[in-house]
Amino acid sequence: MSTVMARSDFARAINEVYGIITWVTIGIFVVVAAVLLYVIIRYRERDAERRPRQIRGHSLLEIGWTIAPALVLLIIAIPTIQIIFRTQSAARPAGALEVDVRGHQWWWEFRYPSLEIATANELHLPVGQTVYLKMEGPDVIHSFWVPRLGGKRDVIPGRINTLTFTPEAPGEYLGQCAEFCGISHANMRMRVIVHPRATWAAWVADQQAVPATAAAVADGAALFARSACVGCHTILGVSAGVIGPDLTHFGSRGTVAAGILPSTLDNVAAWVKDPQALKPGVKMPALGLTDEQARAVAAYLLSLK
Ligand code: HEC
Ligand SMILES: [Cu+2]
Repeated sequence: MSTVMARSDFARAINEVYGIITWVTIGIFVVVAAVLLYVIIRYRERDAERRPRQIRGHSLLEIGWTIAPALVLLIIAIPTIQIIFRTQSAARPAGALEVDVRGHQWWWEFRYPSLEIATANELHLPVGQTVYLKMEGPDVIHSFWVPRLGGKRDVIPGRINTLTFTPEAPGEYLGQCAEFCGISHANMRMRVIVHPRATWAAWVADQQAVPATAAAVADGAALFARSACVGCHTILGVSAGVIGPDLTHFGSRGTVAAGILPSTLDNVAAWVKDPQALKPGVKMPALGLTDEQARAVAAYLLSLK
């Protein structure tokens, strides 16, 4: 979650402004500290009778210390305004990969209209390709923030905000909702996984396929299909709920519940049994499954790669 280890054009642009402000302020610090030191030593009290010459009203000095800060502000304003215009364009660049982002209390939904993929809490992107995020929040205001890839962008009900950047290095980048959005705001995390070109196509193909149900997890599959889960979750070929995250490829995700826990069998079973205990206020009810049923459903969900 570092803002100074930039891995996209957008994040580097922000760093440029940081850099300019840092060097300008270091320069000011050095000058002020040097003058201060000089005055402290040169005019220290040696003789109570001998006072330095007292000056009242010095127009040249006053004009000087009005113009100098104005110049400093100008030096900061010019690159800042340039970079605001460079990073805030709402137009979709040609050839950009479009992803629809929805911020929900308290999870992230990602849809790729051109690829017909839906996922949650893990945004997968190919390295070197410009991405165009179209963001909207169905409930309250959230803010999309992946510090190493770009600046914050508010996700607002009834309004589409956009964010454009080009990831520059493969890897996993952490993100977090950055606008207080209710009791589990701190539990609304996300990961951006930037793929090398070679693995991107394979990821897309995996996500587009409808996963088969293995015989070993048939009990869990049956339980899922006859429980209220189907009203809120989509699993392609099984259910079409849209209140919670799409679970078609849940087993391919590394975390559960918006990045708060690694998706191990124990964690997923605990989540399915009593989500409230792991995430206060969560919009998923406990459905009264037994431990054994919860483990069966968890094994089924984790098999959906
Ligand atoms: C009333 C709607 C609702 C019902 C019913 C429901 N869920 Fe959920 N589920 C949600 C919501 C909303 C979330 C997102 C919670 C969050 O992360 O804040 C969620 C999250 C999940 C997740 C984590 C997904 C991820 O990628 O992090 C799993 C797994 C899950 N539900 C499984 C189930 C199972 C299994 C059932 C049935 C036993 C079920 N859900 C019933 C609404 C529901
Ligand atoms: Cu939020």
